[in-house]
Amino acid sequence: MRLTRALVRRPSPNFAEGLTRGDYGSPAYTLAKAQHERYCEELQRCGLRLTSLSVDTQHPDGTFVEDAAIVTGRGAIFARPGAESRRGEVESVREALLDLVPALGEIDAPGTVDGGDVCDVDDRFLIGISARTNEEGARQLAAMLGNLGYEASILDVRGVPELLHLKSGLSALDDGRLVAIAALAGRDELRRYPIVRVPDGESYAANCVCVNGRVLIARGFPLLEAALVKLRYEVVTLEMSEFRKMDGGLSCLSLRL
Ligand code: CIR
Repeated sequence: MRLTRALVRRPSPNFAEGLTRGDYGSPAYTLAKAQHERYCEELQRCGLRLTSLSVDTQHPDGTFVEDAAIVTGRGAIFARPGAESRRGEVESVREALLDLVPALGEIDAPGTVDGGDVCDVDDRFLIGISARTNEEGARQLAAMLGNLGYEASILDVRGVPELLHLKSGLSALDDGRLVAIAALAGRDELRRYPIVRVPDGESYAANCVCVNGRVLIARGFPLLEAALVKLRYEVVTLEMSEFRKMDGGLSCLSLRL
């Protein structure tokens, strides 16, 4: 399916006050802003029209808009982020999405779902149970997607400590292939999918974004880049250092529709 739009939000000046488990140091705001700008330009180059939400100083993690909603071909389901400090991000994302697509539902307490745990592989949805998405949230989302006629399966990734979200270690390309780290590539739930394995030492690059035939990956991961080029994908690399410091990757910075 050809994507036409994306929702983004520039990092806030207090971006460094967001959540992180990493030890890459504190992000520099000016550099984060510049990296975000490059990211937005690249989405536009892929043919997407951007809706840019207002900077949200109340929510230092608000630039990671992907976590606030799950967008399907039929409309949006609003998430209930696992981190309490992030729940207030959903409202502004909801408002913006309602101008663009129908609302299909929302996750209710005690369920929690972060959009980063939901991977859409050609309209089949993989839902991760993680430190952020709980079993109840995953169950609610799978049921909603099922009612809409989508296939949804649940993968518990809590045993893979390096993953914040399912999509920290897994991405879908737009031909039904997955990019996955070794700890996920052998999972039964993924057996039906052809997989590009992320080489050891490059797991951060597993979170990539495929938009209208181009694959955006983080810069500095030459082995994955070469593997994708060899498979004839058009690869674009983007510097993501400041977002990595806050546990974020390429997919988290936009909701694509
Ligand atoms: C957080 O810990 O919630 C943010 N600092 C990073 C969220 C990244 N989102 C994503 O991977 N989908």
